[in-house]
Parts: sequence; C-alpha cells; structure tokens
Amino acid sequence: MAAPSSSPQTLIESFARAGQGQVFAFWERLAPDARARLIAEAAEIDLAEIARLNATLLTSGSSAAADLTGLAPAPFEPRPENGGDPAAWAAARAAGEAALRAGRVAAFTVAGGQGTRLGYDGPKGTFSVTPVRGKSLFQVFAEKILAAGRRFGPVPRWFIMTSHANHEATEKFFATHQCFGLDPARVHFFRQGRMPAVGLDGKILLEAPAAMALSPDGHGGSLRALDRSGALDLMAEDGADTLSYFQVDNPLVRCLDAEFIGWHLLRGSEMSSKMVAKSGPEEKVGHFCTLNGQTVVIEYSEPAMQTKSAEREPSGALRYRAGSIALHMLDREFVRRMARDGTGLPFHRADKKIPCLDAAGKLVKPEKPNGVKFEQFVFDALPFAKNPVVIETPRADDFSPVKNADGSDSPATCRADQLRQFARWLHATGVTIPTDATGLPPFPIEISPLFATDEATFVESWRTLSPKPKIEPGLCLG
Ligand code: UD2
Repeated sequence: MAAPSSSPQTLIESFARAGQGQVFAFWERLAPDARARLIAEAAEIDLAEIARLNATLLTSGSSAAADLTGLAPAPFEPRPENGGDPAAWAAARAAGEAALRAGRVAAFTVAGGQGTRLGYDGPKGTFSVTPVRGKSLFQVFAEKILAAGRRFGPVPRWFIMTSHANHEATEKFFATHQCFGLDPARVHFFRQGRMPAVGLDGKILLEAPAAMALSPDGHGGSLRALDRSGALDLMAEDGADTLSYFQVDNPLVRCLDAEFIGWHLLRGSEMSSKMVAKSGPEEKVGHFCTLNGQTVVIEYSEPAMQTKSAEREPSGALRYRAGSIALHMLDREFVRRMARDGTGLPFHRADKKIPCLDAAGKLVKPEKPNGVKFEQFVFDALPFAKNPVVIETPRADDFSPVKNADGSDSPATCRADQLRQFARWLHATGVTIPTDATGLPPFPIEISPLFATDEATFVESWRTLSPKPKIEPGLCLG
C-alpha cells in the first residue's frame, strides 16, 4: 500500500512505473473532488501485491488444477454418539464454559458478502428467517450472544465484518433495533478490504473515470481487517484471546459453543474447525483434508476434487466426508500474525464479467468473463496454525444456511430445519408435538435463543415454566 503521505503526483508515477498508468487515463478531465476520490482509492492498492498476483494467478490460467498428490481425508474428533470419547467431550465443555465465564471469547461474524444468489438487496444479516416472528439473522445471533452472557457472565464482544457496499445499512439496522438488547459499546462493525479487478492482461479496470473496479477481498480478508480495525487490541484489553468465527447466513449456528471452545483451548490450537458429514458428493461445502502433513480445506469447486469427492470406503461412506461448514475458533495472536505476514494467505482467482470503461471511456458490459477478481479464503489459514483440530458437530444443531432463493439451502429449508429443532427440544421434555417422518411439525412454532440455545438449556427452562403453554400453531417461547 502506498504511504498515506504520498502526494497525488507520486502515486500517479508509481502506478505508471507498475504498468498501471491507465488508472489515471481520464485524470485531466476530472473535477477536483473526483480526483481526490480516485487518489484515495489508489492509496488503498498494494501495487506489489497486484504484480505478484498477475505473475502467478494470471499466467497460470483459470482452469489450473491444484496439485493434490498425497491428499488424504483429515482426521477429526467424532462426537460421543459416533464413537468419540465422552470424557474428552465433557472436559472440552467444562474448559469452554470456564473460558466463557472468564470473558476469554469474542463472537465474530463475516457479513461482507453480497447475497447475490438469494436475490436479496439489503445486507444479508437483515434477512428475516425465523418461522413465527420473522426475526432477522442478525437478531438471532444477537440473542444467542446475549444468552451466553446471561448464562456465563460477561456478554462477549461481537465483531461484524461488513463490506463497503453494506456497511452503512448494517450499522443503521442495528441502531434502529437498539442493537437487539446488546450494549452498543460491545458491538463493533468494520469494513473488509477491497481488491481491484484486473483485465485478462493484468491491467486494473476502471468502472468510472474516477473509480477503479474494486470488490471485497474475500472472507480471508477478515484476518487483516480484524487487525487493522483495532478489534484485536480491544480483545487484548479485555483479556479475550479467542474468536468464534461464523458466517452471516446460518441461523442454526451455535455462536459460542462451549465444547468447541474447549477442544480449541485444551489442544493449544491456533485455529480449530467444525465438520459435518457431507450429505452427498455434490454438497457445496469444502473438504477437510491433509496435504503434505498439514490440515487443509479443498473447496468443492476445485477441479482436482471433482472425482475424489465421490470416492467411497468399503463401508459405503464417503471417503472425503468431513465437510467444512465455515465455523472456526481463532487464536487472537494467530490472527495478528497472519494479518501482518504479507506472504500468508494466498489469493484465489475468480473469472468474472466485470463492467468497465474502454480506452475511450465508454462503459462496456461484457457478455463473457473479461477480467479477474482476487479473493482470500479464511480456511487457507489452517496450514499455518499450530495444533489445528477438527471436531464433528451435528448438522441439525449447527448448520442450515440461507444461500439460494429456492431449492437447497433456501429460506424454506432453513425454516423447516429450525422447526425440526424446536420439535426435537419439545420431545426431549416429554411433550408430544405431531411431526412428519422427517421430524417436521405441521405448524409454525418458535423458540427464542433467550429461552434456550440447545436441548439441555431448553429442558431446564421448560421445567421451570409455569403454567406450561399449549402446543399450538404460532407458539412462541421466550
Ligand atoms: C462457503 C465455503 C464452503 C462452505 C459454505 C458453508 C468458501 C469459498 N466456501 O461457501 O466451503 O463452508 O460456505 O456455508 O468460503 N464473505 C465476506 N466477504 C467476502 C466474501 C464472503 O464477508 O468477500 C462472507 C459472506 O458474507 C458469508 C460467508 O463469507 O457470510 C460465505 O460466503 P459465501 O456465501 O460466498 O460462501 P459459499 O456459500 O460459497
């Protein structure tokens, strides 16, 4: 990145020297405020990084497959009901609860994505998901964080990474809803970084005479953004050393799961992850693997993974069944180290149709991919982490994302998964509620995270409830 004190002329010259002089092609005709905007954008760009990416990712071609020689499924800690050691899980839970009581954990949501597949205009976290009250994703997470605070003592800080496109709307949404009961001083929003898109020739594209085609740098950019925003320093002041990372699209997530925290801390891990057994080879989640002795996640879209993801064991189970659902525990100082190590997370190349100006300054909307966006993925930090641990989690209690407008991972499937969970919790108390063969009740009910965050806390809260409510359509608890 150019030094903040760089004069416009110095910046313009450095772009010219880097072969990126076209960024200032329309400089002469820009008004002073437009010039200032372009200069501010230019100061964000790390020209050496762009040159490195052009030299590596651009020359390798879009379909270059990774070398997966020696790839094997990663080991993971199975749950007790699947053969795991109950004592180890109990110890993890106790350690995680102690860490929550001591205020060592902060929650962290990556919410910078664009929600294009869902076809929803606002920040995705403002999307309404719960079956009766129609609470937003953000409200569900807020109530889970508040519930952890009520149960264990200090309410954890909550960091939310936004993008330039949705930052203001996200902050406004929280302000309008009084932060859903959380202390606004402990809810922190910061923008993720941006990367310029380049043409297939490596030249940075302009989307307007005074604006580069910039896009979010991927959820892996969260490590740099956590450092840059001061989030890590705030944690250090509080004595918090662990970040619970989750995505904005998954209302079932256990935002502050004591067992997960405990496994991470007891193993002295710098980065831990949760897996679910993949529903089938085609499920769109990454695979936990080992490669050259390191834990890695290989994305579902990786060409070299296409045939491997369908391999089966003699028992019939998928060989690469450990699916990554993007839930991680991160050690604070590990994040800082990764953020400051320029050679840390790699970038991935995505070929896209990018509207941009031609040499005459006319906006062109391409029919086929004309350029490349660069993104970092947070799971690429795993090979750099000491003692990474992968634990199993039950899908039904941790994962039902809202990604598509319909079909799989849609608002309808997510609503049904919430209803099944509520019905299971009621059944656990001995209450009868009708369900179909998949456990889905025929009418909507809703249980607030402020009433219970899992089956055990539900049974506890239900026991003390008097009088007991009638089980009927629209029942809301908490
Ligand atoms: C991600 C994982 C996939 C699986 C799945 C589980 C990748 C590449 N794949 O798939 O393996 O774990 O999730 O649901 O991550 N985001 C930002 N800034 C960005 C880009 C994304 O904050 O620049 C956030 C986004 O708001 C969301 C999360 O990252 O919370 C995931 O993004 P996605 O929806 O693009 O990921 P997806 O479904 O391809």
